[in-house]
Amino acid sequence: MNLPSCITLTNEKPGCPILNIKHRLVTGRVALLGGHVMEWTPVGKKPVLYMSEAAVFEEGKPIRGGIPICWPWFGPREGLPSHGCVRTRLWTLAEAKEGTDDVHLKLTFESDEQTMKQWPHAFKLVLDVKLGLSLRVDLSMVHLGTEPVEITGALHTYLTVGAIEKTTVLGLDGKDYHDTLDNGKLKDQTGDVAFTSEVDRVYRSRGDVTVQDDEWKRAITVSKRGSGATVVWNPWIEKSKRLDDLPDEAYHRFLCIEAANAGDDRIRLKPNGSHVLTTIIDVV
Ligand code: TA6
Repeated sequence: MNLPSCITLTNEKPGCPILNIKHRLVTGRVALLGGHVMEWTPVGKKPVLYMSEAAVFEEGKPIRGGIPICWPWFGPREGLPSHGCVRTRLWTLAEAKEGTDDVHLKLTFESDEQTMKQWPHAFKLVLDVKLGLSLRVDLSMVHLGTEPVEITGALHTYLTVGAIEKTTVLGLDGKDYHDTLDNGKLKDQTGDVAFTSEVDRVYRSRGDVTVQDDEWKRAITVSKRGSGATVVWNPWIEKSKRLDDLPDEAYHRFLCIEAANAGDDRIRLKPNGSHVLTTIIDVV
């Protein structure tokens, strides 16, 4: 495929081609492994997505950071990879277009013999990524199997912050959430979300959230479509130490705000049914 002049394809990680974007308004990186947006940096801003300095780039392993595509199940599943079977596979670049104000990539992934062993239903995924002064990611899913299915998933976005202790999440006040750290117990959120220990929550929310970063004096807004759950995660100290692909102190510099279909928000698709899960990120 002829790439626009603002995109170069590199293979610095064997088996993991990476699209490097240098546009007048934005720089970014997207790995074909997992259809994985790794970097989005609008001109004049600090990077917005967090990428682990210890991330591994190997087919069959998830990339730590950026926007992992969790699909067609969210979270652990007995005898199967955590967060589904598509974030560790090579996707195909279908289109790459340079516009005046953004770069638009279209990546695709279709079910195959390997996925059928893990998820016995045919499907096609299309990921539309628009990188500009805003970042928009649309995951379109078509169920091509013969039986109705129930799907969960997430655009598992890692956001970079100056200091987690000086970061709060606005927009979830009054929402209830399943606390993954407390057997999924349903709890109520009062006020903004602050971080003083591990946080792993599936909020029942369709609304936007704002990440207020008082260290870097910036705010990141995350809005979404096709999602009834917002997952908020920071591993804090002990879990960071347990994750080999995450530096021990990294918890201090990121949090995840995930546009999800998870918890009570599950997508039921009939044969040929489809759904689109979208996240839109802005930094001010
Ligand atoms: O999104 C929160 C979560 O489900 C946490 O429980 C934690 O496991 C995180 O995802 C990372 O999962 P991963 O499989 O990428 O290590």
